[in-house]
Amino acid sequence: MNKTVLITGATSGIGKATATFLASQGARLILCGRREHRLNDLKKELPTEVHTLHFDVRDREAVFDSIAQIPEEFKPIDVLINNAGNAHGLDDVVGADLDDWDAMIDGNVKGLMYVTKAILPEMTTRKKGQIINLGSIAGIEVYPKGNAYCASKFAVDAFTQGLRIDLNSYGIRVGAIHPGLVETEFSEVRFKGDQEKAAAVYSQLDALQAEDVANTILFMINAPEHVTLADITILPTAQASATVINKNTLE
Ligand code: NDP
Ligand code: 8X3
Repeated sequence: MNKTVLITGATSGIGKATATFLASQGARLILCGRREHRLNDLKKELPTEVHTLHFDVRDREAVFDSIAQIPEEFKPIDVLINNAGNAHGLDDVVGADLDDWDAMIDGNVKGLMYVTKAILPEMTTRKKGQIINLGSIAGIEVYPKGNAYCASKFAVDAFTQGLRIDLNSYGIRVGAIHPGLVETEFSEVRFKGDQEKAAAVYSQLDALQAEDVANTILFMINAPEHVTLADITILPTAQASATVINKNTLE
């Protein structure tokens, strides 16, 4: 694949799996995340040209500074995968922690918007490019105690639709992928390191793996230039909706 792809949240889960698949197809990669050691380890492992950027997507200045420093040989960026994000806590509105709300709104929404804005000028000048945002089933349906996380993913959906409209005359492809339960570090982060609680989310069902989502992202990228996969919802077969999950599929 003769493309340069920037992936946020490449240190783990879906972002890391997508980087691995794209590297095997020969794409040049710009990999982003806060955990620099993980980025360095991944760079050593991947059989392709990799540039790493470590910044927190919530830090507006860091986002713009880091992206401004991308070396010429990694330009132009053909594809932006806005994947960085997490849930923080699973509490009802009454009991929710405001710091968790800030982390989700600032990271999942504003962070994604900052990265997009920083990358866009190059794509609009070239009238070419593709942006893929990580939404969620939580951005399609609200579930109990999902409040702020769901709000952040509904916002990602609205922003994706707005981008597609505003970039229509530039020929830039804009799409989103909305996964259901994917077994990554996501629940460990949501439950603040409680591995037992995290494991319970994926127990007794054949959950999606990061590679399943990565595979579909590759499909979105490899679609012909005149084809935009605008929205793809991907669920484990055991999941029918945000809340209807068959926990007996492995019995
Ligand atoms: P992981 O926790 O495994 O990965 C999250 C990634 O996001 C990490 O690489 C992390 O890197 C990065 N990240 C998080 N916050 C920030 C931040 N403030 N600044 C920079 N990077 C950040 O989870 P997933 O792979 O599952 O999640 C990836 C995306 O998929 C998220 O947007 C999530 O909401 C979405 N999603 C996940 C689902 C699931 O069930 N797992 C289902 C639907 C959507 P680092 O910590 O190094 O900065
Ligand atoms: C992650 C999927 O259902 O845990 O976005 O919110 S869910």
